[in-house]
Amino acid sequence: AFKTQLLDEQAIRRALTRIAHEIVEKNKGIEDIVLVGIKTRGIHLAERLAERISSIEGLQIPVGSIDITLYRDDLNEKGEQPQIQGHELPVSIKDKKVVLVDDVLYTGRTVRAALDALIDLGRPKLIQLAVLIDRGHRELPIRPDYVGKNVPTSQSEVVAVHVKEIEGEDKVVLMEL
Ligand code: 3GP
Ligand code: 5GP
Ligand code: MG
Repeated sequence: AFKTQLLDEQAIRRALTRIAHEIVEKNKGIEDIVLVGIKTRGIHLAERLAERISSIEGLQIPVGSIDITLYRDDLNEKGEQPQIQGHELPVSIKDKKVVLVDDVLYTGRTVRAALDALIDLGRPKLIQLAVLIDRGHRELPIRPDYVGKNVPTSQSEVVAVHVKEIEGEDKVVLMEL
């Protein structure tokens, strides 16, 4: 059931623009940066960040993707195993600065699986994490470098992220299961 709207289209646009600037600032430019989106919505967010970074810096940056599926019967049930289904990286990530992008950060298990996979693929110089929503409840020592919005949630709430590319509309809403 719908509870409240967390972000509208304009708020999402502003958050992504801010994060794009933060990525450029923190890394003192975009040399060696590769964005890697995590499965569905993280990929769309990574593509949007890459567009903004390109317009800020006047250079294209590579965008890859990684597909990680958590096996859990119930979305509200935690503790299942993340599994890497595949990845598409346009360039080698060896010695690159990789910025992982996901829509929502929750337990951190998906990000941990992504870190394992990226490190196996070739030792990056560093890996940073960008998320649109951090909803808390971490089960691993993982924290994001860039956050659109921190949203304290209960375990029975879920964050629905709608993106134009999939739902035809940009918005983030809090739902109660
Ligand atoms: P995403 O692939 O765009 O991140 O796994 C498919 C979708 O299911 C995910 O979309 C995500 O929105 C949602 N999802 C996966 N795990 C959870 C979860 O633990 N809680 C909630 N609320 N949604 C989840
Ligand atoms: P994790 O628990 O590993 O941090 O999150 C598992 C996956 O489910 C990640 O891809 C994450 O983006 C997604 N996820 C976790 N909680 C939510 C949520 O409340 N809403 C949405 N849309 N995705 C979520
Ligand atoms: Mg996700």
